[in-house]
Formats: sequence, C-alpha cells, structure tokens
Amino acid sequence: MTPHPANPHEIDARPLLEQMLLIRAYEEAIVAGSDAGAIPGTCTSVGQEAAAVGVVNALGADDVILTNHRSAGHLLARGADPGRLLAEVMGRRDGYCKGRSGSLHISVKELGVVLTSTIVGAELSMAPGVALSQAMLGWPGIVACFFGDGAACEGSFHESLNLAALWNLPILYVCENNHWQAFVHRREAMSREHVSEWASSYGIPAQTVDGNDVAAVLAAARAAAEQVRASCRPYLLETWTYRTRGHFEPDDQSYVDPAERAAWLARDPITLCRDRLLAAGALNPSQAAAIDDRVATRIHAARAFAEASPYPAADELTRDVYA
Ligand SMILES: Cc1ncc(C[n+]2csc(CCOP(=O)(O)OP(=O)(O)O)c2C)c(N)n1
Ligand SMILES: [Mg+2]
Repeated sequence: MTPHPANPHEIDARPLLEQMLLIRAYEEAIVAGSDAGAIPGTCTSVGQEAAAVGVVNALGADDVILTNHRSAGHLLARGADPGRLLAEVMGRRDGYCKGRSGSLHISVKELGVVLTSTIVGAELSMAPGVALSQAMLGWPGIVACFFGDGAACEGSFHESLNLAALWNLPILYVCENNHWQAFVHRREAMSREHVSEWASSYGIPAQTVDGNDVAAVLAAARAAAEQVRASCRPYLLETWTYRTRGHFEPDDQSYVDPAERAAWLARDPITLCRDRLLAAGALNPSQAAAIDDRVATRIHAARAFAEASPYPAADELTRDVYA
C-alpha cells in the first residue's frame, strides 16, 4: 500500500516549490558571494532542483542518503539549515562539519546524510556497504544513493549494482542525468542514451522520469522507494534534467551548445511548478510572493549567521581525526 498519492496530479506541490526556491536562492547567494570573493565557489545544482526535491521528499526519516559534489539540494530538501550549510562552505566553526569539509565532503548525521563524496562514483562504491551494515544491524530504512551520469560511466557503478543485486540490498539508486560530466557532454561518454538502460543487465528494475517536473519525480520516487522497501532489492531511478550553470564557479560555459541550454532553461523546474500551481488556482500571486519573501529572509539570515561564525582555531586542526 502506498501511503501517499502516486499520481503526480494529486500531489500538493506548494511545499516542493518553496524547497526548490530555497535551494536556488541558497546557490545563487553562493555564486554572488564567490563573484565578490567572499564565499568559495561550489558546484551548484541550478536547474536540477526538482530532481533533488522530488526524491528526497519520497524518503522516510530512517532512510539514509549518500550524495556527491552537487549536494546542496539534497541537504536542503532533507531539512538542513542553510546557515549551517553556508557556514560549512565558508569554513566556519558552526558549519555542520565544523568548517572542515566545505561543500564537497559535508555530512549531516542527524539527517541521515552519511556522506558527500567528491570522488566521482565513490558514493556508489559505498552504498552496498552502508546498506549491508543497515541490514546486519537490523536498522530500518533504505539507502538513497545520488550520483551523476558521469559516475555511471565509471566501473564503480557496475560493481555497486552487481553487488546490490547479488546481496538483495535495499538501495534506491538515483542517477541525476544532467547531460554534463564536467566539461564533456554525456553523448561523448555514454554508449546508451539512458543510464536506466544499464540496470536491466543486473536484473534491477529502473525508470527514467522527467527530472524537471517535481511532482512527477516525487510520484516516481515514492513508488520506487516503496518497491525497494517491500522487496529489499535495489531500484534505479534516473532523473532526466540539465545543469544550467557551469560545472563549478566560475565557468563561462563556452563549451555548451547555447540552443540546448536555452531549450532546458525554457523548462526551468521552478517556473514549470509555479506556473502550473498558478494555472490550477492552487497558488495565487500574493501567496507566491509570500513564498519568495520567506525564502529571501531565510537566505539573508543564513548569510548573517555564517558570516558571524568564527573560523576554527589553529589548535583544533588535529581534533576529530584518526591519525
Ligand atoms: C574519480 C574522479 N574522477 C574525476 C573527477 C573530476 N570530476 C569532478 S566532477 C566530474 C564530473 C562528474 O560528472 P557527473 O557524475 O555526471 O556529475 P555532475 O557533475 O554532472 O553532477 C569530474 C570528472 C573526480 N572528482 N573524481
Ligand atoms: Mg552529469
């Protein structure tokens, strides 16, 4: 039994819109701060917000997340505090990892975000181990492993799927296919159009969903997560989306086909969601403006919090390390 609507048309997308706006505003604040030299540049997920929000909202409190270098959307959708995230990016003591991880290695244990890996594909290597330990300890919850189309071209993807299928591990593999693998288009690196096509050779069910339609992603992810939970077997969900900013900041995107990018900008996930809600009468312009205001206030407060947080002292450098 699915406890939530599996039909995208029955989903209340208003809270999802707010989460997407928060992610966009958070990452745009980082871009503006990095342009001004005040914040280190990160890898943003601008254009991919629906993929993150749709999947994370399909997860339960006991589920754990492994993610990658484009993790801000996953963390914010999971309920991470933007101030503590920004403090982490800025290397401050009040960051989730005391300012030592930056954006590329951040973990938030209390939210079940076990790992951000900047080694492409390492989250895939670790997913079977995390799922196996959950199972051996008798802990509830499935493992959601977020990775890119580039990671799917690495050997660790195939090793991970093979073991997950062999050992019946409850892993929801989520490939955010954003068409780019750093500065290389997926067409130049992938033998197939869809990453989901590769799952069948391991007997793993898979689906590709429109990654810019947040309700469609949420519905597909709920069904996939339920299937993983009920079967104790892996599932691969591919979200078909696009990275509309550069690989990192700054990046002039001179290698990008402007027509392709423009076509995806015309399907911006936030605009799509808001327009649909307005057209359906589920949101009116003043409610939409109130959401914008709430988000702006939170980001303003996050920036103030992060800037007020001190840098760690030099004598803390060797604390919390094994050797
Ligand atoms: C093992 C490894 N190889 C190369 C890199 C450099 N690198 C960082 S991100 C990236 C592209 C990854 O593409 P994808 O998996 O599609 O993720 P996306 O950046 O599109 O989200 C590369 C090659 C790395 N960090 N780790
Ligand atoms: Mg990619």
